[in-house]
Amino acid sequence: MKIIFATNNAHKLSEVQAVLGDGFTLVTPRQCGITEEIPEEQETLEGNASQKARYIHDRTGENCFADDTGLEVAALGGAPGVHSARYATDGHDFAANNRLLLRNLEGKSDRRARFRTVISLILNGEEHLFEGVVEGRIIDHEAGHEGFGYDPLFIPDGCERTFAEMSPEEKNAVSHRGRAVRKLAEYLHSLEAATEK
Ligand code: ITT
Repeated sequence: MKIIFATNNAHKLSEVQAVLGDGFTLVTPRQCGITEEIPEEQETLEGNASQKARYIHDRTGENCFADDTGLEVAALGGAPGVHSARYATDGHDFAANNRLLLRNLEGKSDRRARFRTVISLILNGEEHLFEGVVEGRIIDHEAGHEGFGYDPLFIPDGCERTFAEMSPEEKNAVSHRGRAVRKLAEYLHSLEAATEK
């Protein structure tokens, strides 16, 4: 199955392709001739996932999906949340975001946090939402070089290493995005199975 993944984030693309496997060919907005930044101006992850997927669907008329993800830190009242990409600066500056997060958590003993991903799928013009959550904690220094974003600071519950110290397969097995994408895949497979009957 061929489907557009409305993202400009190459890390996400490879994580999602690994979970979906060879049965799915992911097409990027760029491959459809859409080179501008995809707008995400809403105040919720659901709203942004929806906005990104609809933006691409409106321009291509094709089936597509988008993922919006936020890191929700308990001691910061759920911040950076939907503002995770632009926490420290206007751009996607991962290093600056991580520095600001560590600064804002200085002296705080409650380090609980979770990643939450919402996927909006537009299939034959109809929207379907899927969510994936992983609970964990923020450590006080960066560890590891894999992954992206806040991965060097986040240890999922039940693990001893940050996402940035895990292989892509290990991260996908427990991550927010892995969970949400497996739900998406199950849904798409169930439709395929129904049409083959
Ligand atoms: P697209 O909108 O093009 O898909 P993006 O990087 O803007 O890419 P999001 O808005 O979903 O993606 O993500 C917001 C930020 O959250 C992102 O820039 C990272 O800093 C962080 N983030 C998202 N997923 C992450 C992950 O799996 N591990 C660590 N940080 C992540």
